[in-house]
Order: sequence, then C-alpha cells, then structure tokens
Amino acid sequence: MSTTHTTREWQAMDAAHHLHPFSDMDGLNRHGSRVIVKGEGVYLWDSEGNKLFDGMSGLWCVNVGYGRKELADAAYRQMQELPFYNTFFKTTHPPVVELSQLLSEVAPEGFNHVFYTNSGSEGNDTVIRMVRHYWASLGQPNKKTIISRINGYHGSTIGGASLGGMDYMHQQGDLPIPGIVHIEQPYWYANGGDLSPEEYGLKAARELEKKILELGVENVAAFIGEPVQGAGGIIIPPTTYWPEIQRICDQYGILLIADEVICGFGRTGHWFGSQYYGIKPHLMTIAKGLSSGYLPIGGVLVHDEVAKVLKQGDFNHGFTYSGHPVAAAVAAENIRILQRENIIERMNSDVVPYAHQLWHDAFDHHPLVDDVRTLGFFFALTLVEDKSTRKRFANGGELALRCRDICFRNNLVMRATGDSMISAPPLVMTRSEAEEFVSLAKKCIDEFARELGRL
Ligand code: PXG
Repeated sequence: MSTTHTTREWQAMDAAHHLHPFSDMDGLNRHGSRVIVKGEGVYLWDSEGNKLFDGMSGLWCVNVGYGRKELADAAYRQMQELPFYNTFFKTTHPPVVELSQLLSEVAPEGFNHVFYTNSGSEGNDTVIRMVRHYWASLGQPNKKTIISRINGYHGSTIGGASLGGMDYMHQQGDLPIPGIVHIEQPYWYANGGDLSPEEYGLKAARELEKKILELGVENVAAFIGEPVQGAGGIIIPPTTYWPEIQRICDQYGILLIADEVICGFGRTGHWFGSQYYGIKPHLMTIAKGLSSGYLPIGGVLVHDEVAKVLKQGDFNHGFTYSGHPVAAAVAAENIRILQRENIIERMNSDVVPYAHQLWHDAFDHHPLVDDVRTLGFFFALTLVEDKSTRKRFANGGELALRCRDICFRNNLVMRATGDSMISAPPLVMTRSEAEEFVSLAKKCIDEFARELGRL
C-alpha cells in the first residue's frame, strides 16, 4: 500500500501544509486525517490496511466504481497523443467532439449542445452568465434574477455558493451576490406540518409562483434546482412538486435549470434526474458522474431552444481547460462503460429494488430513525427524538456527526447532513455488497442508538 511514509508522517505533513475544504482544521489535525491509498469497486483502503465500504462514491461521483483500467488507459493514450489543446480560437480536438456527440446521445431529446467546465461550481457560474446573456440577446436585459432554494447546493465559487441556499456559506464572503433569491425547499418531513406530502409539494412549488409575481416576471430569468437535493440531505421532493414547478416555469416563460451534478449519469436509475421526474429543463449542469470522478470535468447541457440563441453571436466565457482532451477522453470512456455494461438498466431491474427493501427492513421500525428514504442509489434516514410526532433533536446536527464517526470507525463511509445520515454508493454495487452495506449501516445506527439509550 503506502510504502513511502508511515500514516503518522502523512498526517503530520497534511496537518502542516494542507487546508482541507469544509473542515474544522483544528479538530481534524488533533485527530489526524485518514489516509486513503487505494480503491477497487465499492471499496477503499486506508494507509493502515483497513478496507472501507465507500457509501459515498467518493463524493457522489465514482459511479462506475474504483479501479477501472479502461479509464486509466483512456487517459494514458490521450496524454501521449495530445495532453492539452484549447478550443477557444477556431480549433477543436477529437476527444471533445466525441464526448459532445455521446452526450447528445444519452441526454434527453433536444439537448444537442454542451459547454464544458472543470467542475459543477464552474458549471453553475456558467449557467448564471448564460441565462442572463440569453435574455439580453432576446432584448430583455432586465430578466436577470435567478430563483433558487434554501438548502440547495450548487457549488463553492461565488456564483455557485450564491445560488446555493446554505446560510453558513453565505455568511463567509458576503453572499449571495445580487440577483439571486431563495424560496423554500420541498422538504415535507421538516416543513409539511399537517399537509399530506402531495398537498405540501404543490404548496412548496407555488412559492416559486409567488416569488415570480413579487419580483415581476419581466425581471426573472430562471429557476434552478437539484431534482433530488444531495448535499442538503437527500431530500426527495413529493411527487407533485416538479410537475407544478414545470407548469409555473412554462406559464411565466422563465428558464428551468436542473442541477444534475449529483443526479446525472444514473444516480436516480435514469441517465438524468429530470427524466425520473418527467421534467423538461432548458439547461442541465453536469459534473461528478460525467467522468465518475476519475478526472475533473463538468459542463452545461444546453437545450436547442437556448443553443439557437447562443449560437447567433459570441458568448464571452470559457476556461483554459474547457473540454480538456484528457478529461474528455476519460468522460467519453466512462459513458461508454455505463452504456456497454447497461449499468443503469441493471440497477433498476436488480439491485435497486433489493437494496431498497433491505434499507426499509433495517430501518422502518428502528426506534431512533424516521423519514427512511430511498430513490435509485440514494439511501437516507433522519435521526429523530420521537417518530410518533416527527419531533427532531435540538442538537441533531451534532448527533449525526457522532453517528458518522461511528460509521467511519466501522469502516463505512456515510455522510451526516443536518440530522440525516445519507449514502450514495457506486452504481456497480452488487446484491451481496448491498447486503454488506445495509448490515454495516444497521450495526452502526444500532451502536449509536445504544449509546443514546434508545435501543
Ligand atoms: N451542484 C451540485 C448539485 C453539487 O452537489 C456542485 C454543484 C458543485 O460541484 P463541484 O464539482 O464544483 O464541487 C455540487 C457538489 C457534500 C458535498 O458534502 C457535495 C458536493 C461537493 C462537496 C461536498 O455532500 N457537491
């Protein structure tokens, strides 16, 4: 495994020089980072030789699993042939053309164009500039405001974090930027009160209509949302929500943007989360599963209706590495793997129903948890004080972090978000791996419930 340094040496160097994202550095360095050295399939290994089940697909991205030689070969071949060239000044290259062609094959009808970035955050920054440029090109420069949602996650750049609805991010760096406003998230368990999920889904969607009328439709450019909120805690909207959002966007003629960074490339059991919900966005932000995380690449899939306007002139936007040939070659091979191995169809016909059943059998009647939820390869539950009244813990966030630490000690990677425990394993998880995953999760939640005197 890691032979050049001992774990302690890696940890000391890490503490001395590396600022981690979204981390309490003081706490982290007191305990030392876990050093991950290898991955294969759904598993990871640390520098002490421990084998972990990766219930987070890296960071919602390693959809085809670790250790894919085809992807390493694609990168190696492309690095030798043409490691870099730009696409700014009347040039292109085969990997970016091939990937664009492939994306228009797998994307929903009408999505025949793609703009490349290096990440989801840059994708959403691109979206902000693109929708404003679109409306300005149509002679409506005042249509600038983008409506987003509280507790949505759209990235960490200034644009991405502004679109996102995370207070604790807005507090750092004076965000959101002007022209971005937030409405309620469709989170029935927390906000639904006495309404049925279906009634509440309509109510939450109609917040969009209220906001459009309040701002004046002549000032509103677009609405953006994740089909299923990922980082916000795997929040699966009621079935009535997205159709009503679609109706409102259609009625008022504003653009609908689906942030597919997590939902895209199979996570929901469809190529895109928009397809699961039957919605027709104008733009879709993509990243993560596009390359299964093997190299950084993201982008914006653009519907013909918007592309035909953008194609009439310059869009003064782009990154040195937009459509980087090596990242593009790896992403194209990743899509071919998803196609060749029928990974999405296989999930749906086999592992998804089985794993959902296991998850519900393990947790539906568990005394510490409620709002047990599954969709495609999303698995989540909420730690609750009293499930009969949907009463949540006042210190739920802190409890979930303690629960996550128990999982980590037991070699299961799960995330804690607020008072939810969430998981999104690689899409290649087999039935027997699903059994192992759910029994590990159950063992950890039981251990925590015993610690709290709830079992
Ligand atoms: N949109 C969505 C829906 C995301 O989930 C981004 C955009 C930004 O992508 P980049 O590639 O710029 O990170 C994301 C990223 C978490 C976590 O804690 C989630 C993300 C990133 C980091 C942490 O769940 N999602």
